[in-house]
Amino acid sequence: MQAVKSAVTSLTADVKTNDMRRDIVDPEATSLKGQNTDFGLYISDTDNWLRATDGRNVGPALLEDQIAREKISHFDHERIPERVVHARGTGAHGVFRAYDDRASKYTYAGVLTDPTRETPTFVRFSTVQGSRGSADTVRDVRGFATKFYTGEGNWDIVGNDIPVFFIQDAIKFPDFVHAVKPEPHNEVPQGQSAHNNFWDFVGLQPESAHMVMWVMSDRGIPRSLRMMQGFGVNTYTLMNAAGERHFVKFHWLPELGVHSLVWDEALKICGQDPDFHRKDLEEAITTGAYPKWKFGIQVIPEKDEHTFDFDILDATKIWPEELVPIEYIGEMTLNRVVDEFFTEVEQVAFCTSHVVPGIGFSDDPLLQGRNFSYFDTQISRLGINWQELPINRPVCPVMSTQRDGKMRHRITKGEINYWPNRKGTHPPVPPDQGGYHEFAQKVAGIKQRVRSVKFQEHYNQAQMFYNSLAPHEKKHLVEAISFELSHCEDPVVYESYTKILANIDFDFAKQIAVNVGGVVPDALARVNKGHTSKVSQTQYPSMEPTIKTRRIAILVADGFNGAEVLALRAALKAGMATTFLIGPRRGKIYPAGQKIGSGEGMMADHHFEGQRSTLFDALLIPSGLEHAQTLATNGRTVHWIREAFGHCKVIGAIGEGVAFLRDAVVLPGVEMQGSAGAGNAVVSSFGVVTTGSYGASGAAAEAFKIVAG
Ligand code: HDE
Repeated sequence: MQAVKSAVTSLTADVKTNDMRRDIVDPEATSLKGQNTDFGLYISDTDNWLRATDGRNVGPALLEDQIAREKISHFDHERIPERVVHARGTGAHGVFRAYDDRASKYTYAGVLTDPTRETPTFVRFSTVQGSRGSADTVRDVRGFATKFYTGEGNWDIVGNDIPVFFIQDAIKFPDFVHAVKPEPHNEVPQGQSAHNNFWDFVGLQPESAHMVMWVMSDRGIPRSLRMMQGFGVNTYTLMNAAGERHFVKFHWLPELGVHSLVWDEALKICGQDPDFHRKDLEEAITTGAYPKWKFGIQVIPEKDEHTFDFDILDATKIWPEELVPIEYIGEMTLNRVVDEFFTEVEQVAFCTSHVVPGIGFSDDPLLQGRNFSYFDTQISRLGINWQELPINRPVCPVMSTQRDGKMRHRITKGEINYWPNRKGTHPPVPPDQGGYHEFAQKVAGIKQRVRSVKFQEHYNQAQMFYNSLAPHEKKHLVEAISFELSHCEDPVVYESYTKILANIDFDFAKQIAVNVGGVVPDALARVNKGHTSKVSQTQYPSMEPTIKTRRIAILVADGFNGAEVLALRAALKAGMATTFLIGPRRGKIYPAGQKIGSGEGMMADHHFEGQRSTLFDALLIPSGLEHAQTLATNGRTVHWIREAFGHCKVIGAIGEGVAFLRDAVVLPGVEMQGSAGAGNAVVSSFGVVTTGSYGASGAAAEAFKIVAG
């Protein structure tokens, strides 16, 4: 085994920020006063195209106006091709740090083993199906792509929020994407997989069954990009200094836990605030509540490759944590929003083929194809010199023999652009000095278009996923698939998919078949073996109970209890939640004791019609007689309460607010006083109602407990 080493480069976390600063222009900070062209010519008239005129009548616009031509021409070419998948996205800068050197038993990659390093990162989150302008909260997989700007070059983990994929072999990717994207004859639907072609494809492609279960589960509608897991999905390899190789899967676990919207909420937010996730990420970072993820690895020694009943190179399978535990070795914090969307989020370009010494690939057939596809697609999106764009360029020195090509920026001195050369420039770097070293893998066999035998089994893990869900999650899954299949008009499509479901669980398949008019299984098509796994298959609570970044709406009308609201807001702010005062108008709302139109009042952030309960994690109704009476006579505020209640949100009420809350909800079995009892409503001594058992509820209730304290 040849000696290998990671080049030791000391970098600070701000190295990428400083690098990008070279290209940042701030119109407000510049000493340049006035507007000039891209070529530096001051413009004396920004509004009128040069024309022929006799002083009274204005003649035609003159083509000779080079200033107008330049402006229009630049505008004509402002758009670049959107990504063929994952077109809709947003991003942020961050930093990664390894906890210690515990991963050095697996890898000599400095980024994963040197705790003194702070490696700058850039993350782009995305949906898959929709175009650039589609809504954020659609049911879809979310992309979670991370670029690490390491001292040894860029390393990209181009992952998703779901640990498996629809297909096993990259050659099927164009078919899969054609099937899920809007249909070719009418470009329908947008931001949805609820159509004939998608369900037709997955119905004929049973290897998709496991992934379909994940994406139709609550995982497909995350509450926030900050509350999603990330998975590298494919099997990579790690190599240590002794030359031993391990198979590895990469994991991101969010500090805030994994939480989802409910489907009705997600649907409504698509219309109410299509930028919900994008704004949520920005809001968290700008308020200093930096999103954090623990970074974990699942590792399998090379010798154990064949010891599992699934193929560890099959991207439609997880490695159950019970068999291969996750070891958490570092963490990432996102701490800076972008300065400009296009030059950062649009132009960032990821490649699965970009790894650093100590990290390598496996024979995972999906990964092998991806390693070709990403570099290739960047050429059509951005051109061959895309790696020179500020967001993409590495922070370590670059000295290759690549030259020229459209839009080359770097000016490389000297007459040498090849190796070997008489001057000795651009020499290769041996592995013991940091050069990339491929593992000496033995390869033998017959060339054939085949997959391994274990790749042929498609339902065990889909069943394990189903079995591992909580009862309400199973119900959501049935509803989601029923929704989607109901949007397929062709009976061939929904009938064949209901047949696929019978391979997973009889009762589950039956419910959906009945709902959508599919094929109701009349015999136990396949026995449910009852296997379960805790593997990331249900919602995760936060690592520590927190109300951090939760959005809480306080509904008020004139006559509310002002002192109470001030105290509530202060307590919630201390817990890093954000409160919004919602009133009958966006203007001053007057607390009890202040005459309307006089006194200080409190500014409402929105009026009742301006927002909806869906955009908040919890509602609070303070006390105040007059205010409670006004709320009770307003149909929209009653709707706020009923909708939030239906979405299992935490609703807190105090004093007269409790009566309003009770009258607005009026549901049998809902207890509004006393302590935790039967049913799904819990009322604390000061009138906090908590409903539901997962998601926002626990976190926001905690906030109200703080207030109570
Ligand atoms: Fe992608 N994928 N993909 N993909 N993918 C792209 O690259 C592709 C797959 C993922 O925010 C494209 O730059 C093939 C799995 C993310 O910029 C393209 C195959 C996973 C992003 C491409 C897959 C992903 C992409 C389109 C099957 C999860 C957005 C634009 C072999 C691990 C990255 C681009 C960003 C983007 C190809 C399957 C994640 C066309 C051929 C599995 C997060 O190159």
